Amino acid sequence: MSQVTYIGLGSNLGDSQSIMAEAFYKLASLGAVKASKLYHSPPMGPQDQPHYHNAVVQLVTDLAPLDLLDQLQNFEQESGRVRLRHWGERTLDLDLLLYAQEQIQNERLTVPHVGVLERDFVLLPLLDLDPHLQINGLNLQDTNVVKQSNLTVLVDESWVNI
Ligand code: PH2
Ligand code: MG
Ligand code: MG
Repeated sequence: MSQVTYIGLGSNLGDSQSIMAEAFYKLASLGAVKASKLYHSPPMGPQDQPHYHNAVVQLVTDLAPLDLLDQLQNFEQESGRVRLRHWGERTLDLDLLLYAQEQIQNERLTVPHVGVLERDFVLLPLLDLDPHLQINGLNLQDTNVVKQSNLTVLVDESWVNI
């Protein structure tokens, strides 16, 4: 059965916009996709790394959570993923943020993704895709992180064309 899922995209090494657009087209092979705007955000974690490009893709897919995770990890590797340190710079990061309304906890996967509610570079793009989205009964629009955010929009939804 098709499920509505949300994938977080991040990159701060290489040609981030092209790398993320390519990831979007790969995600499109897994189901129906819709992209948020493309944002520029200061690094969370070590500060001596470049700003990130961030976006979220809504994917409606038949894949089960762990099969979807396998695909995301394949796509990360195919992008020539470089990951230098924990919370540090990387070529492409694909995080499974939400899988329908499911709560998932196992050794490979935690959904909703850890820290979603604290990260404006995840919440603002999620709201592009669904302005009424809730996580654990919380209306994202009402969170202080969203209200106080000053993320920069780099490109509207046209950073991908389908
Ligand atoms: N990802 C990280 C660490 N820090 N900072 C921003 N702004 N955006 C990210 O996607 C990000 C980060 C590791 O996944
Ligand atoms: Mg991440
Ligand atoms: Mg990740």
